[in-house]
Amino acid sequence: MRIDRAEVIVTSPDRNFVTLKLTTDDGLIGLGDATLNGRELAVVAYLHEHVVPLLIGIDAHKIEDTWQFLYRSAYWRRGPVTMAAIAAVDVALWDIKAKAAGMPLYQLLGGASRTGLLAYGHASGKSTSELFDSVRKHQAEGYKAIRIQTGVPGLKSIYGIASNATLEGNEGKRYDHEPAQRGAFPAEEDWDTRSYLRHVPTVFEAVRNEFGPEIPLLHDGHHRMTPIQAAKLGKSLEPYDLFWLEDCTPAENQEALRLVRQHTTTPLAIGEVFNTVWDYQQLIREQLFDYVRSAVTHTGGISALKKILEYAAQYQVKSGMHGPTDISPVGMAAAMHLGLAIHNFGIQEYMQHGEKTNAVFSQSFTWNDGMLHPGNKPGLGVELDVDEAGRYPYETAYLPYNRLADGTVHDW
Ligand code: EZ4
Ligand code: CO
Repeated sequence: MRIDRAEVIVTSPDRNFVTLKLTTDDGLIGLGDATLNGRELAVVAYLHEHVVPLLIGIDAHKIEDTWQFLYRSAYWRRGPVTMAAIAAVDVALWDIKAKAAGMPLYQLLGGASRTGLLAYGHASGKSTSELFDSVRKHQAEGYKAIRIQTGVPGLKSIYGIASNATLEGNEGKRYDHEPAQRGAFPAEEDWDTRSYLRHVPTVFEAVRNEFGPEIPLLHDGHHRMTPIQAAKLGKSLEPYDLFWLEDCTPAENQEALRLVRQHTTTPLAIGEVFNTVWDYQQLIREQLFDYVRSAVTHTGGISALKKILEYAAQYQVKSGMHGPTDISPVGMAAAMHLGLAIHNFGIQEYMQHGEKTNAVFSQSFTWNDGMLHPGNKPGLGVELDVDEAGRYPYETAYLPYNRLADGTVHDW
């Protein structure tokens, strides 16, 4: 069973997606997600110019060998572009192997360790009443765990407040490119850490008073705090019993979490911008956090993320895979198969793709009573309609960036 064809498909139904499609000489098709939000075309070029030509003729059964070949033969290791490209190949090969075996992929990863995956969605609002409406809407959709993001008085625009998310009638386009925005230049947002630190605990208090103590609540700090600021936030949120506080400090500095950890029992999640196990080495070994945020798509695929999660399991660190809409349905399916199989599953982020995306990618996963399941079709359970994909050409879109009141660029 050899790779006969390798195609890179770029489509923008509700947002940009990059998909690798491998076809074997006996006609099996494997899909892999290579979407890197705001830098999509860099991965397209990496795949087109430097990976696709190497894949033709290789034995499609050799997943580990192909992974090691792509990683080591490049010489230049790691990095989001390289690892997204390798991830796409890895996932496509797993898809092919599972189809060849006639099994859903999770069976090849060890079989199901649970009946379904607890998932969380994103509630947000500029004001508390808008936020409450958004929480209720998510509960009505079945969500049993909810991320809370809020506007901050004095700040015009802020991460995590979906521009259309709470508006009636906008369901079809509510995650149109979110949080990236169409345009040739990144949108500018404003930031003030002191206002944020003052405001967020009052919002969590209001949410707990309104919705009770049981519902798991999450919050994303999106890399904006210093360690001591993050420690202060973690401490002030302790009464509200968060499931996790995510990316409280910039993720490049693993040591930052040591200080945060010394001050607070609020569980910590980090890693959506990481791309290899080396980004986690100290964090896992020193038990400085609780949830691995990596997506299959950005971490070298199922083979590599499974190894990271097995390492994490030895230290009671669990999965909390990244699942925004910029992970394609192919990437989400890979996450669900892996999450179902591993022992140390924690929670899965699940925003919902729009109707156009679902028409391009037909999917077999189920969403029942707050739980995801990847379904039981052979392989990943996702098919790509290439003609439908062709109706939506790439659109330039970037993630926003932040400036402080005095004009200084800040982490976004
Ligand atoms: O900013 O997916 O937890 N989720 C997040 C996301 C990320 C985007 C980046 O592409 O932080 O909203
Ligand atoms: Co995040």
